[in-house]
Amino acid sequence: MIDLYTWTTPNGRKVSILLEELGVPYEAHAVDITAGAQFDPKFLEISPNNKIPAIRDRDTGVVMMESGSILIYLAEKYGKFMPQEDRLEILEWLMWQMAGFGPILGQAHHFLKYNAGKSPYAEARYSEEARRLYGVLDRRLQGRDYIVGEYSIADMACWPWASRYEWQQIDLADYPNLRAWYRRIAARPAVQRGYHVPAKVNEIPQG
Ligand SMILES: N[C@@H](CCC(=O)N[C@@H](CS)C(=O)NCC(=O)O)C(=O)O
Repeated sequence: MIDLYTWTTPNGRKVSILLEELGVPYEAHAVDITAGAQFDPKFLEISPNNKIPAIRDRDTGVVMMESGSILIYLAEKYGKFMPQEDRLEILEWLMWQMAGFGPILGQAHHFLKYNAGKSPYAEARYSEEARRLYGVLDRRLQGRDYIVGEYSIADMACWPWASRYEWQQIDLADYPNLRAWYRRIAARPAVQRGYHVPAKVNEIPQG
């Protein structure tokens, strides 16, 4: 049994989507980051960086923060979504998401959606970089159904960030390979379940 500490954000959804895909038992605990629950001293014991997601594995005693490492841990534990022959490339694209696609799009949300008009420099910077990153992923997906080989944790890491394309002022029509990939993944029943953990706050954008 896995305890998942999460909220309705891309980093949280990565893990709930993987758990749904794995079909393993888990219990989701809502950590309302809009109300400051991430600073609760009890939560800090499992997530010292004050951020969701985090897990506790009741079988092994493992406690872990950071969505990328959680995806790797669970994929290795259950032997799924990171086949040995594709391991290095999957890690490469997972790190690309963790270091670029996620953080840059997170800043785009701040400046393009929540604080529009406050910093034209930041708006231009993050919107340009967001477009560049969407272009990188679109080129990668040319002639491929998934980022590396079969559907893997690299896709599960990137997809929830792409699902906020409207917040990032991205038109998926400009990235046809990426849009086909986005819709392919959005159609998966496990993704549809995992997206609405720990609560349903909106429909999945259809791309
Ligand atoms: N690198 C971390 C980032 C986690 C992260 O930024 N989580 C956000 C939600 S998506 C959060 O908890 N924010 C609360 C805060 O910044 O106070 C990961 O991938 O797990």
